[in-house]
Amino acid sequence: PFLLKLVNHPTFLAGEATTRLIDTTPELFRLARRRDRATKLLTYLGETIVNGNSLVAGRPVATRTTPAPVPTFKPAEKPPRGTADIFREEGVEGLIKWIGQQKGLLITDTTMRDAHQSLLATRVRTHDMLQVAPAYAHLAPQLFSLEMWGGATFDTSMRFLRESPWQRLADLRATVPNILTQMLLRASNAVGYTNYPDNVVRLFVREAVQAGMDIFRVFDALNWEENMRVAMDAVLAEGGICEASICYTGDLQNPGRTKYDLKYYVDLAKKLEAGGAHLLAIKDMAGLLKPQAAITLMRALREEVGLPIHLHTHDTAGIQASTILAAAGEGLQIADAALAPLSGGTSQVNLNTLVEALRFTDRESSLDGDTLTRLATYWQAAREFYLPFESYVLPATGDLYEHEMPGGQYTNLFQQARALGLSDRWAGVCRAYAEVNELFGDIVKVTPTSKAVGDMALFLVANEMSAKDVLTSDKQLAFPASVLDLIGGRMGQPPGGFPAKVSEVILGGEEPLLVRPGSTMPAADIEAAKTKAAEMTKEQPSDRDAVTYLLYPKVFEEFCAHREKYGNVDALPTPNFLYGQEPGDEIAVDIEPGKRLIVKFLAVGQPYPNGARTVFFELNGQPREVEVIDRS
Ligand code: 3PY
Ligand code: ZN
Repeated sequence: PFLLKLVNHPTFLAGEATTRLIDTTPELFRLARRRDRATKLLTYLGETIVNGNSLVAGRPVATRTTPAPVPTFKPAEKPPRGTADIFREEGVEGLIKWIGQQKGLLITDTTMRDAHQSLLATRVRTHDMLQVAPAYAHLAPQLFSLEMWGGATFDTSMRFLRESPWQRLADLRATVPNILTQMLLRASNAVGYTNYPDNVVRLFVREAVQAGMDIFRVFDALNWEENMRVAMDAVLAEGGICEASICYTGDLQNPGRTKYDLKYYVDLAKKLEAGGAHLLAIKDMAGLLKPQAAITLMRALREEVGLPIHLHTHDTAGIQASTILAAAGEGLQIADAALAPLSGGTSQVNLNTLVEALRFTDRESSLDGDTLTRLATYWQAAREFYLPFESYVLPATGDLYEHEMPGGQYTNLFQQARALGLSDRWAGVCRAYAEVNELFGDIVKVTPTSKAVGDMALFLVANEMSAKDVLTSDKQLAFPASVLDLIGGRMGQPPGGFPAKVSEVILGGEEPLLVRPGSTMPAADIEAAKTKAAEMTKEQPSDRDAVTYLLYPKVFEEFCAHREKYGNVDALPTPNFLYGQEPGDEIAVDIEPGKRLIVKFLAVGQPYPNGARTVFFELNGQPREVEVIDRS
């Protein structure tokens, strides 16, 4: 139709067609682009039908194909006023004041970030978030925030789901304009696993604010306040809400664990307050904060620090709801929880039952139980799409308080151990993890330091070594790269530094970095990165693409190549994204608002001598075919 429309265009027929015709007649281009996008999506579907999606190869098969049921509401009405409106209208001061006036416990829903990062390998797609997002806006405006970005979601969305994390943020922001958005920012590690130059961290924060991010939960993986400064200052400068974290480790109840005592946490919190934080997070990434310790910590923090407190914990131990309830009794303002079907285990505490537990108490939240049930019903069904990414996890035993493994890592490391044939030695891996922590001087373990400890634990178990052997072995050992980074100071400094003997043995004489890594890194060349990224996207140079490229050069390049070939696959329903279609299946794909493609898959032809097969579709009722090389 494009060429036909072009040659039939009056200007063309009058013999006056120049290249300007296309410039002055954008509808022709739009038509061509739409056609191009449809071809790309058909190519993706054809490819997936013939060869499968490597993401699910060899994994259990999800059988659900019907959409998850979205709670109904009256769509024409503007969503009710929520926390984002308060922030927009009254600024951060107004928001903080409002928080102080709330009697009930405020709740952040982590379902769209930490919950699926912890339970489903971070595989939940934007499509499934966007289906239910309007229901959140209209039915659950009492939520304090939606944690839906950052952490591992940034790279995973491009790497595995082949979708843009920025588009996810912008779309969710637009769909839920009334509830604060929230992300996890790994301070100088941004949303990566290594420290980046300061100007990359700043640019990332600026772009995130512009794309719609409100609350930045900033943490440093060694609780090194100095290494949080750049990120915190950037959030403050860009007008975001700065929620600075103290990462909780050790055990305040254990008189034998003195390194991370009450004074340590209070001092850190005071530094973060002095550094301009708006909110204080207690980030209990491993679910180690016991109820009585929460009471002790809350009392001290409430006495010494003026910031509203937001508690984040993982339910790995199965008893963390009691910690939240205990903290709520001590004036905790905000708690993280996940909707029932994506809660529990290494994820957050059950949001639905937490709300009910507080019902008829003076901390009763204003959330509606029936609405939360309907949102949970949606996620119950949506989770079925992700069956291939379900991971079997051994329930935590009391040794959780010895190894202190973060929730997100617990499942991951178990899978890694299994892949190495070590699943029967899981208890040994956990023990090794604890020993490595001790060897390294008892450090905070959270991304990326937790990865280094985990890599080292697997290394020891696989090599049949104990942590002590590391210091006495006369063999030349090839330590994992993450361990060299950690002990080499490239992730920052733990309180008291790393033990000298450990540095000496692991670094083999190389001098460790003792200053803030960012202070030694030359600024990234943003202009060069813009040019480079634009070559990959084939779009106008932009800061957003530049910073994505600077954070993840290879992942970004592969993502761009995929998009070039297959278009925006995020428009596809999850069953079709993962498995293609069955013959006769007809699906509706909204490639942009108001632009719906109806795609019916008919059949696959016999292979040609060159291995290609024709895949036959009907697109909006018209026959269409694509050729795919059969690699199966
Ligand atoms: C992350 O950094 O992604 C985490 O969730 C750490 O707790
Ligand atoms: Zn977490």
